Amino acid sequence: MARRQMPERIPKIAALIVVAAVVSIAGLLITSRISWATQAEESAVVDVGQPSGEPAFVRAAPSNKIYWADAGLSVDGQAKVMRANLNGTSVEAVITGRTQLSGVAVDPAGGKIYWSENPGLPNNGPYSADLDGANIEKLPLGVTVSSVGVSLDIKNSKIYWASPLQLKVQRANLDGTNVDDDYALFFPFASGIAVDPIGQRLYWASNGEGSQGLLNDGKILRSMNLEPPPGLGPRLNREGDPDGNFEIIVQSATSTPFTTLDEPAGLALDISAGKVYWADILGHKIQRANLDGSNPEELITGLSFPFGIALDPIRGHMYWTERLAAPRIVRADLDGSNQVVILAGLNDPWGLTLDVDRCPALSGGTTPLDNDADWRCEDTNANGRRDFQDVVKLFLEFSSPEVQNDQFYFDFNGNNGVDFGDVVTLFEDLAKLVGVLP
Ligand SMILES: [Ca+2]
Ligand SMILES: [Ca+2]
Ligand SMILES: [Ca+2]
Ligand SMILES: [Ca+2]
Repeated sequence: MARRQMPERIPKIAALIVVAAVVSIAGLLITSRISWATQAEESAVVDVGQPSGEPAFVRAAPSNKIYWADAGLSVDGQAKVMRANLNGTSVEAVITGRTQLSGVAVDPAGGKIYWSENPGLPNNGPYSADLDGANIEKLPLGVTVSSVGVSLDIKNSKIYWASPLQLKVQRANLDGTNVDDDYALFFPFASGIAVDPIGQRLYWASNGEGSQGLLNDGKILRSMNLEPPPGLGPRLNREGDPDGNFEIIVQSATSTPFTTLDEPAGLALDISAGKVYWADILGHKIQRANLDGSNPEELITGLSFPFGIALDPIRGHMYWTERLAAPRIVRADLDGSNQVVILAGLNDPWGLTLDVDRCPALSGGTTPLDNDADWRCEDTNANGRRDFQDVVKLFLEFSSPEVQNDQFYFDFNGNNGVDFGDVVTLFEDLAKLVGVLP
């Protein structure tokens, strides 16, 4: 787990200012609650988590499950989305009867699974279904796609996927509307793709510029922003990238630090620790680097054919799939130590994802919830919705060791520390959400 440095002690004069500010905020809280209740004209229960026109982000505690895409290229030939507990028990097929599944992503708050299917065929995904496998549908995109990796930006209701036949990254709203057909044009066949909603960048792994199977030509790339700059069109794969819309952050280098990338496939982010991880299927290894590509590390080498990778930063774990020779799912600590085979004897596991706890526990034992899946833990009282009690709880706990040791998760104003300013930001964000503040 990422440990941040302790802040300086708050001087007494500052504490007095804090108390004064809290009193005025409490007044605002009371005023706004009365205002909201009056508008609601309903019972005394004020559901501030679901203002009209805003995403509710109401969610229960995470299921703590692994989901993976079983490509179905062997055994019964039926591609499936599978899930199991984090220790490998309670294996079940969620989606069955598909064709060559590759990537999978889960939106627990929205109650949906998304997956990509048969990357060698056009117009074959992405698909969505309910968490119990019902209501399978192809996203109604209206443009030509193939699909391999999928990644969700739940906070902004977006799905991103790589289209290997079209040689590009595309995105749409989670319901398939508002398609960006040419979001990025890039090196082919990126199976690993991940959104950083805090840093506002898209990361992807490319297995190279030529045909698949070439060694030493893999690349890890990221966009300079999530929203394409106005007037510049898509992010183009051109020499020198004159638009400056994306950058190659890691590629093979013979100088220090020496590293090789052959066919990086799965890719995952630990934005709390500022790291990008990837699995190189033909390099037979797991690597990571800082988000800007600096300090590349080989964490695990000599694996058979690692493909998908997913991270559980709260427990300090990574999970990956291995294909072909010994199809299985393995877990290790984030530094690559303590490898444990979670599931062996699988069919053909490609991508995987986790629905896990996304917040550290507070001093009283409450584990907050990250309702909108951006790794900031705004539902501090863990009742499944955003309310003013979350603000009060953060005020009471922001200087505790539990919060100060994991500041990233509570740094709502993004200034790389947690103090009273984050209480104010959490209050203001909620007040805006419920319409009390403009
Ligand atoms: Ca390659
Ligand atoms: Ca959040
Ligand atoms: Ca709450
Ligand atoms: Ca802060």
